[in-house]
Amino acid sequence: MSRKGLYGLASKAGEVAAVNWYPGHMASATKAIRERIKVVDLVVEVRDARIPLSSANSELQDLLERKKRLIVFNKMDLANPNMMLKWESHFEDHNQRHVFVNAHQTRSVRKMLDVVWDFLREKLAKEPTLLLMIVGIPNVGKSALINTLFRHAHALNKAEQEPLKKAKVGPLPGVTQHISGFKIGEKPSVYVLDTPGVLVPNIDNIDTGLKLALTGAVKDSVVGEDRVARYLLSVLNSRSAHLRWTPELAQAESDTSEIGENVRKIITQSCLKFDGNLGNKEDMECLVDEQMNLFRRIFKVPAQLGDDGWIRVSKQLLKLYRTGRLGRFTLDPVPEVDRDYVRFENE
Ligand SMILES: Nc1nc2c(ncn2[C@@H]2O[C@H](COP(=O)(O)OP(=O)(O)OP(=O)(O)O)[C@@H](O)[C@H]2O)c(=O)[nH]1
Ligand SMILES: [Mg+2]
Repeated sequence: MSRKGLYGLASKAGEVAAVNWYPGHMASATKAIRERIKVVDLVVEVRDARIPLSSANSELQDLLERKKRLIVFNKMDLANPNMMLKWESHFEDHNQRHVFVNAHQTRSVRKMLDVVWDFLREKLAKEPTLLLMIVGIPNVGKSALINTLFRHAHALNKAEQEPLKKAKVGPLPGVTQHISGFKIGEKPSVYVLDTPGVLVPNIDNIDTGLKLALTGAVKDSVVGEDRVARYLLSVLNSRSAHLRWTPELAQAESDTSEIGENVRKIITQSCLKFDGNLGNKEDMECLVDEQMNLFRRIFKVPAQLGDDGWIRVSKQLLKLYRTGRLGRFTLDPVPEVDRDYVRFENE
């Protein structure tokens, strides 16, 4: 297998490119968000719980900081619980109102609503109408969150409700392309705006670009499935992810019917056997090459697919990570702590 480099996004050795993914609708959406936000009572900024800092849109932060803002870390079901606790205290220390949620769970979204009502308590008593706006990078679950909010409101106010409507939700980034409103409360009337996910035009930090690709905010094809999958493996290897998986995987000989378990077994056994230095880029690339070859076998990729087979292997690996079948793994380290701390906290 050809070495493509784990850390850079460039095709030529030594040349490292920024991630450029800024489809036409994002520029107009960013403009529309800047305009509409002026009349909003509360901004709910949705980020990914696995990358609490990397999933912030840096260009919008100045604007968001000037508004009443609640940061919602979504997809908490995929983030490491210990790391979430550390992130909670980090944001508490910074006096930033925040809440971790799973947008698919009504109970979790209700918890978020309690924080919202508390934040807006004074306004709720005075204003007949309130407007909330949900913003964030693509694919963090803004529309899924709105659907759960709306369904919950619908169940509470059956008699007065408008017909049940739904925001479109999908696994790829860029699903919502226009701002649209949903009524989620009566007396006072509360409306919430769903907005298209927006990124900065150029993501110069390669690590941030790879994390955004791995968690699904940037289309895989922009960075390349193979590169994102190899980045995933390098992160799992360097942070000794296998130490938190079941010890039986180290000895397991036969494959099981659960593909995620077989992948974890390969990672565990290859890491335990590995006698190189994981801090060394070349050594890490050798380990990842070896693992990719083993995955190709267990994913039963036909030899005639040639190099396209690596894309198939990569897609499978990315799917396993994104559905939590490789464990709950947080990618962003909490600031001002060393790398060992992050590694062990993910265990
Ligand atoms: N595991 C998990 N998946 C979620 C959660 N919330 C949303 N998703 C999934 O994430 C994907 C993206 O959800 P959307 O609601 O379309 O995301 P969005 O932020 O509206 O995306 P854009 O419209 O592209 O900006 C979908 O496949 C959802 O089912 C969550 O809390 N946990
Ligand atoms: Mg959406």
